[in-house]
Amino acid sequence: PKAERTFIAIKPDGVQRGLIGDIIKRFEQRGYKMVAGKLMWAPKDLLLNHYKDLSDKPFFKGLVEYMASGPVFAMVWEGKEVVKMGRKMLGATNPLSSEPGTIRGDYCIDMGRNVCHGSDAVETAQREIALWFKDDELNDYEFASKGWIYE
Ligand code: YYY
Ligand code: MG
Repeated sequence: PKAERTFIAIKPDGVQRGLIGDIIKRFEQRGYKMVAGKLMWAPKDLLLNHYKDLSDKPFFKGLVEYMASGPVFAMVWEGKEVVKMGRKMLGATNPLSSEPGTIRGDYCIDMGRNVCHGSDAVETAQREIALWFKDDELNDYEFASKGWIYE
C-alpha cells in the first residue's frame, strides 16, 4: 500500500513570524518525511479552490485575503497516519482551544492568524496535494534511517 501523505502549509503569519524552521523541525523530529516543500505566494484562484467547502461561511473572504497576504510555505509530509497525527501536531482550529505543545497552542491566539494548515482526511490530503503540487514536485525516496523509525 502507498504510504500516507498530507498537505501541511505554513500560513503567511507563520512565514512572517519566522516559524518555518520550527514547524518543519517538529515533523522531522517525529520521523515524518518531507516529500515536497516550497515558498509560494498563492494566487487567489488556488486559495478559493483550496477552501471551496467554506465558501458560504462569513469568515471566507477574510480567510482568503489573509492567505493571499504573503507567501506561504507549502509542504507534503509522508508517514504512518500522518494525516491524523499532523492535525494533532497542529492543534485545534481555534488556538485558544489548542493544547500547549501543539503548533497553534505554542504560537498563536486568534483563529484568523492560526499559523498553519493541515489536511483533515486522507481524501482531502490527496485533493490538496494535487492542487498545490505538480506530480514531478513530489519526491519518492526512502530514509536511510527508515528501520530506526518503523519496526
Ligand atoms: O482545518 P482547520 O484549518 O483547522 O479549520 P477549517 O474549519 O478547515 O477552517 C479553515 C480556516 O478558516 C481555519 O484554519 C481558520 C479559519 N476559520 C475562521 O477564521 N473562523 C472560523 N469560525 C473557522 C475557521
Ligand atoms: Mg480544514
